[in-house]
Amino acid sequence: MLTIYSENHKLHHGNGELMNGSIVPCFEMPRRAELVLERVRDVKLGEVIAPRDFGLTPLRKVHSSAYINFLETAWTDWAALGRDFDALPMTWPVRGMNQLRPPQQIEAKLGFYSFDGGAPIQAGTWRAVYSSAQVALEGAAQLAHISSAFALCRPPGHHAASDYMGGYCYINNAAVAAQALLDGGAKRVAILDIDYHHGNGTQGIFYSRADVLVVNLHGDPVFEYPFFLGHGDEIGSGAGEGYNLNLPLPAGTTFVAWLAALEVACARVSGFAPDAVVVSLGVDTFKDDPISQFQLASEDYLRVGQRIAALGLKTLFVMEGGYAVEEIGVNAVNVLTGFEGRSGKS
Ligand code: Q9C
Ligand code: ZN
Repeated sequence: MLTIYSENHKLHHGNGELMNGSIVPCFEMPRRAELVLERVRDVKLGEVIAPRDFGLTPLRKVHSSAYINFLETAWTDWAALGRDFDALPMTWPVRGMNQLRPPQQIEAKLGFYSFDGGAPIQAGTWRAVYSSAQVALEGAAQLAHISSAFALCRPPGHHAASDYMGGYCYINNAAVAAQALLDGGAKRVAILDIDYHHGNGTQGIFYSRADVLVVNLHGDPVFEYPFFLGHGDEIGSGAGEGYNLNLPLPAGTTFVAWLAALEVACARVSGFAPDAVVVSLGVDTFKDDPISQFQLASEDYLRVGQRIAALGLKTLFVMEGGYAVEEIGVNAVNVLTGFEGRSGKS
């Protein structure tokens, strides 16, 4: 399988995130992508290429221009105030506050264009997230010639919606890729999100559309982040009604139970008869993930890949979460070798 990778992800290396009342080192770190790449090379998965530059236009199709402008300029605005530590939001315009007046001050912008304090912005963040989206776009472009590809994106994207960041995500790489596939001639694209967390951003972007089916398997938002989206009764709206499927699962979900949910997800994807499937590939479903509560083991990811291959569709894998850093390479690449019908290793 072809892998697309850009070194530019290293320009983003957040210092800390707020968790359980204290600032802790960021779980989302450059080493994650480095170890996945190392594993891709170790198992000889296939060629690794750098992405071409597809520009900003494809990003603007799923994100508002105001939001993209904010991401591009946030660090400069922040640094102009003499601040040299990571920019993080601290004030959010919630119920009853003014969400229509465009914010002027950087702190107001940070709150306006985010839903949590989990997406720090540094000097290199924009270049890193721009490149991550280009990695996804190269993967989408490659599907014109080949049947599957792996976009080794970092930072991840599925928590980012049309005009907000959060959960380590800035640009929604999977959504950008799905839209690019449609613009390249696909009539229908499915997004299968198997990250542990609900892909609230992806759901939001395509919620009222019937040309992109979004299916999510995730920790039930009654107990798990992102809490405010991802329930089973969110089925899409307007023309998109019936084109969003959430399969929330309880804490402690075993692989057997998870695989049964994947079966339901895959049946829905097949019923949609898409021209391609974009897999939001998070491996934070792993039993030893430090922020998650599912019980998948390394060898289980081989079977995940096998089931996705059985869809018989053009497939773009887009890297999302996974924070058991030492195991992330084996776990993510096991999905890909399982997909290819190769026996990986646990
Ligand atoms: N107590 C992705 O996997 N913080 N993002 C959770 C845990 C946010 C995860 C705090 C987790 C975001 C792409
Ligand atoms: Zn996740």
